[in-house]
Amino acid sequence: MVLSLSPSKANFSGSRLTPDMTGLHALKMDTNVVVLGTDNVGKSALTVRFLTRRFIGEYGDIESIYSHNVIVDGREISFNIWDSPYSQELLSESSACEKRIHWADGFVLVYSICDRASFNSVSKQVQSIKAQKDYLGVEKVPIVIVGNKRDLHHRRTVSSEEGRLLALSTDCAFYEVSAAENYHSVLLVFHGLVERIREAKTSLKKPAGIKSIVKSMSAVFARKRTDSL
Ligand SMILES: Nc1nc2c(ncn2[C@@H]2O[C@H](COP(=O)(O)OP(=O)(O)OP(=O)(O)O)[C@@H](O)[C@H]2O)c(=O)[nH]1
Ligand SMILES: [Mg+2]
Repeated sequence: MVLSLSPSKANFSGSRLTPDMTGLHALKMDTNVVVLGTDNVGKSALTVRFLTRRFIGEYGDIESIYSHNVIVDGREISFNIWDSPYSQELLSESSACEKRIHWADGFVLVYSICDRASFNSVSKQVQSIKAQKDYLGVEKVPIVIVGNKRDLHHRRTVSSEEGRLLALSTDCAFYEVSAAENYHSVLLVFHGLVERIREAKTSLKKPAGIKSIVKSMSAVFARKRTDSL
C-alpha cells in the first residue's frame, strides 16, 4: 500500500519562537527537520510512524514536507519534516541538497542495523552537513543518528556499540528503534532532536552575552588605566 498524506506548505524561514495565542509565558517553536539516509533504511517509515503512530509497510517514492504539532515538555512544537527518497546527490554539493541543509534546523540521519553500507555512509553525511552549516556560519548542528529495524536483530550487522561510538565521536545523539514495532522510541527520537535544537539556540545566544561582558570589562579596565595616568 502506498501512503498518501497531504504534505503542507513549509515555512522556509527556519525555526523561530512565536508568542502563543493563549498569551502569558508559553512559546511555540516552529522547527524544520530533514530526514536523511541511504535507500530502504526506513526514513519514510520513521517519519510516518511519528506523524500517524502507524506502520504501513510500503511507502513509495514520495518526497514531502509534512507539518506536525506536538507538545514537548509543555511547549508546543510545530515540526516541518522533509522526507525524500535517497539519491546520490545526498553526499554531493548539489543545489537541491544544499537547499535542504540550509532549510533544516535539525537532522535525523537513519541507517538500518542490518545494512552496514547504510551505517558507513552516516559519518560522511554528518561531515557534509557540518561543513555546509559551517560555511553558513552555524557552529552547533543538531543531529540525531538513528539505527532502525531493531526488530530484525537476527540480521544485525551493526552493533549498538558502534552506533553509540559514532554518535559520541561526531557529537550527535543516538537512538536504536524499530519503526515497524514501536511508536514510543520513534517519538523519543524527535523529542531528543528538539532538545538539541533548543540547546543550539541557547548556545547561539551565549557567545554574544560573553562577548558583551568581555567588552564592558575591557572598557572598565581601559578607563582605570587612563584614570591612573
Ligand atoms: N522489519 C522492519 N522493516 C522496516 C522498518 N522500517 C522500515 N521497514 C521496511 O523497510 C522498507 C523501506 O522502508 P522505507 O521507509 O520506504 O525506506 P526509505 O529509507 O524511506 O527508502 P527510500 O525512500 O527509498 O530512500 C519497507 O519495506 C519498510 O516496510 C523496521 O523498523 N523494521
Ligand atoms: Mg522514503
